[in-house]
Amino acid sequence: MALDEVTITRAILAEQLRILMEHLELDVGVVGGGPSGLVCAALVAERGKSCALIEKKLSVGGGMWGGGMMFPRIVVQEEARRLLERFDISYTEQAGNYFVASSVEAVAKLTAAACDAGVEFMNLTTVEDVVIKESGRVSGLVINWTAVEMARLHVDPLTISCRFTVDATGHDACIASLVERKTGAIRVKGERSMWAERAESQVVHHTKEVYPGLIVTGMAANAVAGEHRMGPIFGGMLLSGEKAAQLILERI
Ligand code: 48H
Repeated sequence: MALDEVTITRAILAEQLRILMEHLELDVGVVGGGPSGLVCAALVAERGKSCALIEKKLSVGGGMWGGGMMFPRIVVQEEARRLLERFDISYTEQAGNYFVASSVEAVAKLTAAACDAGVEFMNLTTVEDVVIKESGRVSGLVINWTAVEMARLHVDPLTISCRFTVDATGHDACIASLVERKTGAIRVKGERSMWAERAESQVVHHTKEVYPGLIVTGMAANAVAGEHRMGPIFGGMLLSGEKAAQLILERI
């Protein structure tokens, strides 16, 4: 069969535009494709909610790829072991009830689960603003190509609507920070020093709706709350993503 370049181009454009048009009005927009965002997106989509995950980088996985200091291993504690099993991530047991998994396998399996559940991935796309109207609720995400931001071009963005937005942007809590800046209604206290035990227990507690329509998860939850960081233990990220999904599923 002869391969025609224009036909290849037409196939990509036709399919991608169809998909984008189908995802302009979402139940859930997850911003950030680290572990907490991937878990949240997979679990809401598994329950039939329309969900897109918007990731500014080329690949999802966030800070999980690098494991601990670039050793591609993550640690998960007993409380979250069931989520390793839930997503079919293999692990070994180490002294003290610590479970160790490959960071690469963990990213791959969480991503595969999200794909299988029907999550639409919008990579290379940055959320640069949110929509808040008289309802006083985050009701949409303002998106642009990451390349536009990197090149500092003045190009106006496009917008998608979401019933719920999940800030899974990690240490910077980008979406909560935007809402802080634009409304003054919330405060992002900023992340504190390393204290694994406290940070891990608190990250689930701080996974909540911080502004109508906006749920924070993962490191973003601790950054908003002024809580500690935990280093390369990832159980809290998985549990936080699960809690974010549960909070949304209770509401829609
Ligand atoms: C689109 C964006 C935007 C934007 C950022 O950092 P992450 O891996 O997030 P979490 O919270 O799921 O996991 C945190 C974990 O990886 C970690 O860093 C830990 C446990 N650290 C402990 C410690 O002590 O340091 O992923 C966030 C993702 C990234 O992929 C960003 O590129 C993306 O969000 N992102 N995507 N629009 N405005 N901002």
